Amino acid sequence: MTKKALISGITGQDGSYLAEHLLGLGYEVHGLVRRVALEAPQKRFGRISHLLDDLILHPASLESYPSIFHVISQHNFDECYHLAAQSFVAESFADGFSTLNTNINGTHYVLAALRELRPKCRFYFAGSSEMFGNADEVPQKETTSFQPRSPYGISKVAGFHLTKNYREAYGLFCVNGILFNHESPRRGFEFVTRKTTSAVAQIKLGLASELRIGNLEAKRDWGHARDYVSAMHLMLQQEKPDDYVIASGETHSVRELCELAFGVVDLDYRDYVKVDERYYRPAEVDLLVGDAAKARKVLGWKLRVSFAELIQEMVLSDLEAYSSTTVGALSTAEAAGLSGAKP
Ligand code: G4F
Repeated sequence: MTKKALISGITGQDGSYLAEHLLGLGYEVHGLVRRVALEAPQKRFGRISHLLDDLILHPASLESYPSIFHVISQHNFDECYHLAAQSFVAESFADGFSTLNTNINGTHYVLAALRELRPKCRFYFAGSSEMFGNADEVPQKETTSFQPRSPYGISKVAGFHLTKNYREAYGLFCVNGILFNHESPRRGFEFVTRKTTSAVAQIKLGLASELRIGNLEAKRDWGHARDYVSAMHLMLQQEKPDDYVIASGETHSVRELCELAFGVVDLDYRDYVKVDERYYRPAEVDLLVGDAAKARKVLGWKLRVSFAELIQEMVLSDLEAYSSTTVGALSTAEAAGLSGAKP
């Protein structure tokens, strides 16, 4: 029988790759989208435009329990991937209230509706390496304690515990994926990888002259989003629900990212990168690096794309976008982000 999956956050980077992956496996794929997105599909569905004929989209809001309850009551879902969230850490400092509301209550609403209507549906929660924050061990693994350093990290720790609690208290098949940073040409322009690769492309083409950036010494563990969504699916195919770290096991600084990205087009980052304190965070997570040994052993998960290959793919993709007429097709908001206007 065809399996039915529901994805919240289907219009985002991870949602779009996961939808492709599940469709490829023969799933019937449903997505929760905001009503406003359905009203402006060309603007909001850029990442899933090539899949629209194969997807079933439902309007719902993470702020409304009845809207989530209604969608879940309509179909007998086998799997639910809860990816939707306010996911930009810097924004969570600017508006911690809405980040906490959306990320914690939204997760609770989905879990509560599943418990009530579809207790057999398997549930995936998008946890984050930001939960480790000021980590007390390196590398971080499933047993490392959480020391979050932002409202975003705090909201994800709460979501993690809600997910675990529904597993332990009500016997639901609930798993937490603790994913380290994962990027791609579909990454939003506000995140440091895409901000950098899009600036590199514009500088190379003479469309911009500098990249204003924050903390060059922060270190992250970056992988390709396509590799990471395959792990989400594997987690829901196991006999028992559990939690898994997904990471590359390598860490690189933002400075190294800049050096590599500018190097793809034979430029020296030191000629173009300007440190701007406005992009510093009130509390930084200095170093993240994950240990995905458990996922490799239990799930058989493998990292396929290296950091250098990832950054090269992103730079080349941005170069192509900026050098072709498709530049005009980028949304105004995204284009604004490209100039580095947003922290
Ligand atoms: O790209 P970032 O904004 O990602 P961050 O904060 O690590 O979070 C991302 O990964 C998490 C783990 O998967 C997710 F949970 C989360 O939702 C998000 O996807 O920043 C990376 C690092 C930070 O240390 C930041 O301070 O880059 C540093 N940075 C330096 N200059 C900058 C900038 N980050 C941004 N966004 N913009 C800058 O100009």
